[in-house]
Amino acid sequence: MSNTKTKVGVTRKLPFTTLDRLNELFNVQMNETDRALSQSELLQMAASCEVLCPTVTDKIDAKILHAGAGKLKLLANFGAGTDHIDLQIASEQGIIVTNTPDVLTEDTADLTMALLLAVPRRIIEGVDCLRSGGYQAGWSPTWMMGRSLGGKKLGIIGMGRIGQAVAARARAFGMQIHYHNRRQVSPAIEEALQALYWPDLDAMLGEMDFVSLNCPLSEQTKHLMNAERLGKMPKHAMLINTARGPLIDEAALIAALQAGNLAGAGLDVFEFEPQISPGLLQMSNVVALPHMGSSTLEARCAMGERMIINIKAYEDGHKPPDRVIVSL
Ligand code: 8YV
Repeated sequence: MSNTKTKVGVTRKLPFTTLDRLNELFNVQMNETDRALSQSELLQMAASCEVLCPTVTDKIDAKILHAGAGKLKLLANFGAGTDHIDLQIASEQGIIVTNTPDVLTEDTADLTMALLLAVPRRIIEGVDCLRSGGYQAGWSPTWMMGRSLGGKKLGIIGMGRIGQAVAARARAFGMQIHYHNRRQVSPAIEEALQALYWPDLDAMLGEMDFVSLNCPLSEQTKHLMNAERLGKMPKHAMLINTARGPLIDEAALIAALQAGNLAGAGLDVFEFEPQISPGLLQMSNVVALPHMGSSTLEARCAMGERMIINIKAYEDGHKPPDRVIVSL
């Protein structure tokens, strides 16, 4: 008997609840391993499925999209960012692209806040010190002094959903919110967050104690934080990135930190992920995490649910709610 269910390619191991539901609803082709597919494996999957569910670790380039030409109709991304997908070619080929916004906003903002605390309060240094027996001499008034958040200026680059959720948290810690964004947000949001808009990013950077990157990666934002921009930040300032690695010129960041031109960095993403420039792991004022922003059971299951809703809407002949290319 032929299988009339929609063929859905799933590139990575997803939460059980997501996989179970996908299997109930669709004819699922799975990557049975827990590693990223090679480009040729990805190409085979794209060529044989009507729907492909990629993640941030899958580079959906022209070759993959051309392999799917005619058959591949929907890229239901498991994740919010779509910088790993060639949206231009997908659009030309009439392939719908959806993502999973909203459901990972709060958890990603929590992790941003965790880094915003961990770097100035030297939390990892403290843990390392205890683990290596360095607390033998006991407490001292001048030991492990960090920097406080209260009253400090936080400059948020990218005031979308996640940027706003970071701002709300930082307000509760007594920080002053400043932001740079392509567009100024509504007066109601500015008022609620007590946020000050800076149309000129360079001018904002020079005044901030902390900077958090919360914008998408695109041609325009690649190396947004280059040597010149990093050089505009005050020496005592700290930089947090939970968005995308290539927003920062990593070599320039290392140089700035090593020269003492920047006081610290909290990074959940890296320019050449999963490779991390060794220099970053050697500095005690850098807290580095392996892209954990939305990695909670709750967010991952909700991302799966949102992805399934998009596939189901497409299958039923409706416009999937989270279309990235809205014209399709
Ligand atoms: C996800 C993310 O883990 O959603 C995003 O854009 O960066 C991450 O939090 C990842 O994208 C899953 O594909």
